[in-house]
Amino acid sequence: MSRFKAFLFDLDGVICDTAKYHYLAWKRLADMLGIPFDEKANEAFKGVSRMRCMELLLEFGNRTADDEEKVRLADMKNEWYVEYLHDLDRSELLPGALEVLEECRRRGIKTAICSASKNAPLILSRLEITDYFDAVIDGNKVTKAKPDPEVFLLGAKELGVEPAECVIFEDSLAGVQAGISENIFVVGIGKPENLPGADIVVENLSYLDVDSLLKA
Ligand code: B16
Ligand code: MG
Repeated sequence: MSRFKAFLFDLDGVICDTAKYHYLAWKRLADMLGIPFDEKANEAFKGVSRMRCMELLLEFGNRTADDEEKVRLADMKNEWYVEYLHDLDRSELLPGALEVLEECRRRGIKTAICSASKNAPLILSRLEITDYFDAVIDGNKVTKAKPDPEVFLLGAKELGVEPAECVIFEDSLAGVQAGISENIFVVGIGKPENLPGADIVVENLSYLDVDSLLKA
């Protein structure tokens, strides 16, 4: 019997690549504001909450705005982002994601989405994978952003398991750090040099060996 009973998945960068749509929407806003912004700058936005991204964008342009203006601009970006999500379909699942979710169902491993995105339910529905998850913890349910472990602890709680019985799948350093702070086993998705502290790192979920993971 494995010590792991549940898998907690980040969404963007682990299950699907919505980062490119975030980028298009932030780029549109940056162009409107006359702030230089490119795909490299967009890296800093991954796994980070919408309002924090808004603040970062203003910092990139050495600009300031009051809270009301920040919310207005972030809302505008979100409307564009949601428009782009209309084209999202199963072809944009990242390699191995569907196979791992199916394996979880076959083996009786519980599953949760633990994402900073307030759009997570919409994205799951567009990808037609809502039914693969026993719980969805998203940006609407948490008050503290990663590296705070709140989103993962809530995931474990909703699934009725202990954090020590979970595995986190995460592509952002902040998410990896959140797992480490609670001694939760972390599978990093991406490059090892970007995810120090993860227990193992794979390029994407197609490289995951669930059998060995369950014996870890
Ligand atoms: P929203 P994750 C994160 O998703 C994205 O990586 C990040 O770029 C985005 O700003 C954040 O969600 C909030 O998204 O504006 O849709 O609420 O990686 O935590 O699944
Ligand atoms: Mg992510």
